[in-house]
Amino acid sequence: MSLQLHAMARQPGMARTKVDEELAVGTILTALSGGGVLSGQEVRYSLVSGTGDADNADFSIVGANLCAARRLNFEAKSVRQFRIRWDWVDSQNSANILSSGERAMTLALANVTTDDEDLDGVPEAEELIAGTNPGDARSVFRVSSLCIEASGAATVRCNVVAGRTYTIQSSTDLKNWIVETDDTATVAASADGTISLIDSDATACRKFYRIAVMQTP
Ligand SMILES: [Ca+2]
Ligand SMILES: [Ca+2]
Ligand SMILES: [Ca+2]
Repeated sequence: MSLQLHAMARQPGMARTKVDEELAVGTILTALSGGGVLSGQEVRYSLVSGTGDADNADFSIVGANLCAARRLNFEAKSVRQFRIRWDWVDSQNSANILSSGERAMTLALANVTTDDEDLDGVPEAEELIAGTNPGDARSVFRVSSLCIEASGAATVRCNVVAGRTYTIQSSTDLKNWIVETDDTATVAASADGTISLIDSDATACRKFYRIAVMQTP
């Protein structure tokens, strides 16, 4: 018995202390370990109120696994706090609690860039390339207007951020794209705002345009 009590003196831990954000409800985030419980012994875990329980509602416990009770958003809060109680149960008599204790724990979230936090239709990863703010729906890389001038030139206006380079590309079939190198086809934006990219030769009967942004090396 003295050996068993010594084993349970170690506080429980987690197999992982950092997990991706935005995992589906019910996903196993990490396994809880009993801290050296002898084979054949049972430990029951539960979430309890007390110091360090601020984010208990984010989690559920299934067996010895800590699971997501809701989608956990890194951008809202990157470190979650919860409080665990463990009960070491007599394997011969489950009503007999041999030892128990509580511990406040933390789980860190890792950012993923496939989410669209500001719901502007552009995933975080693409916003990082464009230099726009993934937390602000007003900040988004998008063509704002396209017009054909009397001269036959096509002017494409888009929102830009400082330090990026933009290229106007055209296609007649939406499959094969060429970079327009005439006029102001490639512009390094000097400040956030709007730029106009001009194709001086828009004489084809049908021509499509798109704007590419070059990621800063
Ligand atoms: Ca998120
Ligand atoms: Ca994210
Ligand atoms: Ca945005």
